[in-house]
Amino acid sequence: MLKTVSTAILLIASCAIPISATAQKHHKSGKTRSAATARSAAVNGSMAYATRPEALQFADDLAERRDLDREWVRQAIGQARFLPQVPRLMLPPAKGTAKNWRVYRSRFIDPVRIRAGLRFWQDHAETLARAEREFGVPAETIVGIIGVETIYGQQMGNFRVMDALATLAFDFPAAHPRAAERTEFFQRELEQFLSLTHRSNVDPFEPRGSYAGAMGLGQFMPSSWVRYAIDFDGDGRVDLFNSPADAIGSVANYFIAHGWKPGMPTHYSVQFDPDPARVQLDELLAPDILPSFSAASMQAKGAMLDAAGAQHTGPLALVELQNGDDAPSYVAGTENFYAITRYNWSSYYAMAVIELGHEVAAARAR
Ligand SMILES: [Ca+2]
Repeated sequence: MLKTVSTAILLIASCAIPISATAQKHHKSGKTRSAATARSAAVNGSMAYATRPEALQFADDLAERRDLDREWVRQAIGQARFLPQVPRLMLPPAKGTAKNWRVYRSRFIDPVRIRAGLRFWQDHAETLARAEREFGVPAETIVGIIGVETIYGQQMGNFRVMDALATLAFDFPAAHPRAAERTEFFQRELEQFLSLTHRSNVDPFEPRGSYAGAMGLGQFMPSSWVRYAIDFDGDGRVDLFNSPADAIGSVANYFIAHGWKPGMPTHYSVQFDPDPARVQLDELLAPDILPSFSAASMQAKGAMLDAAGAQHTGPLALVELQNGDDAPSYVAGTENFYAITRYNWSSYYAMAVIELGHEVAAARAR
């Protein structure tokens, strides 16, 4: 069973429950401030963002844009701490590091995770079936996501989300090839997080998550929480930390919002034409994971599909999974394969989700 996290928080979805005037006022009262002062003392020399004029300027602008209490936002950002270990986790692996699907797969698909998945499915079979009925997203896929993300709630991350987001918003590593874009991304996430916690009357220093600020069983970023999280157990609030039902419904809702097509397989197997002169591999790989080829055009370029794949009517992508020094693996990904990559932009990730879900379903059938 899922353990209740000690710093239980209940972030309320944007429109689930109107926040009363008293709740809003609470933030402006002395209570938050005295807790903040205590925290400030605990910081004890490690860099807090109050020393950074651009962080405080960001706080002022954010408060203005979102119509939040300026002092509250300044206090939150000012007391967020720089996490020195976080920026380097954002850097892409060193050039020359060969990707290896078999190694990646073995990190996520093992007997321990499969057993935990089986338990999760047994405990929440009705909810998973309801999500499948209402959204058309298979239980297997939802089980795959929550398993890969957090081993069914066992590893939801232990970074203070506030510190992680502030670090990435103000100190994203300049060496990253897309540093400017990523900085903007994390500044928007920080803004959403503060807006969400302020509205829900939650201390922004309470929620814990990944080094990137992802939270709960399905590791939702703040903007995804605001846009796609739902109350699926009907208690009137959205809690992706302690309510597996809310997490299950929210993952399904996320998929539907990102183009999941009920009933469509995620991928088909591929064999290359035995005559290498007939295989236009560069052309097939050019669109990367974006489904761009009809089944017929894919086969005309030398990627031969299995019987079901040859009948597929939507666009397909040739997905390449490298295996270190060995030959890569290939599959033909559908729009549903692509939808899984909207959760985490990696074909390796999507394949691990699919295969973990499949393994848990197989264990369940035994
Ligand atoms: Ca709920």
